[in-house]
Amino acid sequence: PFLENVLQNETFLKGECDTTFIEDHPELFRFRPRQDRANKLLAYLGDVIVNGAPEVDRALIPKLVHAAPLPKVTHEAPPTSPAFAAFQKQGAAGLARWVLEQKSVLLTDTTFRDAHQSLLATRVRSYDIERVAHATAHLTAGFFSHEMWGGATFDVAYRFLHEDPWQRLRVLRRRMPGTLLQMLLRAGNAVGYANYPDNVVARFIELAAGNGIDVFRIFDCLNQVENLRPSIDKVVECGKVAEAAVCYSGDISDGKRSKFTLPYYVERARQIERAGAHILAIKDMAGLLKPDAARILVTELKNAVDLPVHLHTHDTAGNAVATLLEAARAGVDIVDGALSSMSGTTSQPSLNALVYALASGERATGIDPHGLQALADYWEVAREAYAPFECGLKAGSADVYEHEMPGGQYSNFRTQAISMGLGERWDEVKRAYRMVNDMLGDIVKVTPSSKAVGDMALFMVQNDLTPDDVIARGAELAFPDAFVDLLAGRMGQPDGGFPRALQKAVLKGEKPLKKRPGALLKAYDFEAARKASGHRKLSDEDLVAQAMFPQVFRDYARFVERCGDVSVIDTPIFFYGLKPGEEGVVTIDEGKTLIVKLLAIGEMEPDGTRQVFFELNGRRRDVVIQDRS
Ligand code: BTN
Ligand code: 3PY
Ligand code: ZN
Repeated sequence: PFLENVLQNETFLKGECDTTFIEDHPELFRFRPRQDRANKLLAYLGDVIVNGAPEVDRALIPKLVHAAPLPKVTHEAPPTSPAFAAFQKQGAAGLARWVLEQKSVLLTDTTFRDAHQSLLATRVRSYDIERVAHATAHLTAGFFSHEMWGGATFDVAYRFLHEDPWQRLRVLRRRMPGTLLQMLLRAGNAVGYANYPDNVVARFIELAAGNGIDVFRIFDCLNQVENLRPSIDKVVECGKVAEAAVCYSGDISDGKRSKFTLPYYVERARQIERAGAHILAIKDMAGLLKPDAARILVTELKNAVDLPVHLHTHDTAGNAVATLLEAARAGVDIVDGALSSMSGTTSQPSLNALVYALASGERATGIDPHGLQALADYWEVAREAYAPFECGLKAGSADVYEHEMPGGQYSNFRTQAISMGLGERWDEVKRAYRMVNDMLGDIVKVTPSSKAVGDMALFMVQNDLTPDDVIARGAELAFPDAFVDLLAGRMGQPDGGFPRALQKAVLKGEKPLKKRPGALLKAYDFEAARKASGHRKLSDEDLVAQAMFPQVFRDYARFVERCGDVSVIDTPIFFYGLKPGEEGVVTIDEGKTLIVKLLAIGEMEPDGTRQVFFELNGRRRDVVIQDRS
């Protein structure tokens, strides 16, 4: 009795339809009665049990995962942090003044965003973050902010976790009502990997602000302040805090690096101040800022601008706590760190270590280290469930000063290399990464320019290409898309432009853009998209997600139709399912709990399916699952 509906229709799913589609195909908008949530849950669990979760290497599944211990705090609402109070009372400019008046070093905790992006391929689920949000708000009430959204977390939530990133934002907003919530915004690339029309970025900012983001850290992947401006203006218009970043590349203490010098950073900082930002961030995405350089850079930037300076770094080499201490001595206002069990290597330096190190001096943070330890203890155990996604380093590695790869890229770039069969040649890949940088005339490498460099590095190693080969054989080589986009100017212009010969070889006659890419793109028609979505009642948040990630969003919507909201499943069961005889508890709604027990997995049928036998709240329920092995 159930016909195909629109969510199974190829034309619709490929996006090859316009607004007349609804009128032409009313039959596609008749839906079967919604399956109840328990059935959807079993459909998901059955699939994970039979086929495994996608992207999970079975050999890396942990044997035993413990329950992460929640820190004991009062059930009462968490206190309002002084930073949040200043923002509420005096707005963004007032908050900036308040920051400048503080003697102590203020802290931003990146555990909910960059730390797991850089250690666990961005896979930490809302379940584990939301569980500890209330305790976090209590135990970090003296912090400046929590970076908890944006960067890669947005598309990874839809793509791999099958959850709605907006829901994560709203829950954290509710559970951390007196805390500044901070996100990472890639300016014209929003939270994506390509330039979007200005109206998409503007709409995204409005919705992020409306759903609870207070502080927007905005960066451009080639450090062009012109590209930051539309985002800064929009954030200011929304009454939120515009923290604009200059990305740190190269080494100001190396006289041989002529591009990213101290005067270069001072000039960018002044431009950022003139562009109307409230806070200046130094975004050291690869962890290249050495301690001595940090002292010099922070001193000079504090002299050059009247904005608070917020330092972000990564601990890839192992020097990052020293970098923060030198920055503190030089007068940095705010620094980023992660809870100790989620810190180090490609992640941020340890907040716990920093708090102790500063405790006896003039710039003591005033934060209770025991509270931070309790939070770190939670994450130490919660992290066990993500073992298959641990793809970073076992210890610090100083060769980051050579290859210059961002921490947030390292964690999945290595996996990418392995999946291309280049695992054994990882050393060469790292060297190629730097070589591509040098071929480009030394550029800022951060999403998405870092992806262009990384993809090209893999391409060169795979095809055994030298820089000369690339120029000489350009016409016959099919370069990676991201690399072509970069040289075509679709990620913007680097200072001094791209080396001509390389650009010519890669573009094969295509004319590069010379202007800010976002300004050249046609405005996205949200109303048409809303109409085209028909019955689905897409929210404004859904529409902007769909505008940025059409295929990812459609796959997600289709998944939700089939399996419902899987963010309520605890992490070990979500990734690994259940073993025969094992029981799990899933709270699907407040007060509505399902006890699911896996009884057995049936033999493979001739049609390639298996029956999976469950007990649900004590009653037998079986599902049929296609075995895709
Ligand atoms: C259902 O309601 O059972 C599934 C229909 C699909 C709804 C899509 S999923 C993504 C988007 N977000 C929503 O809240 N609704 C749509
Ligand atoms: C991101 O853009 O996701 C980053 O973390 C860049 O450093
Ligand atoms: Zn970072």
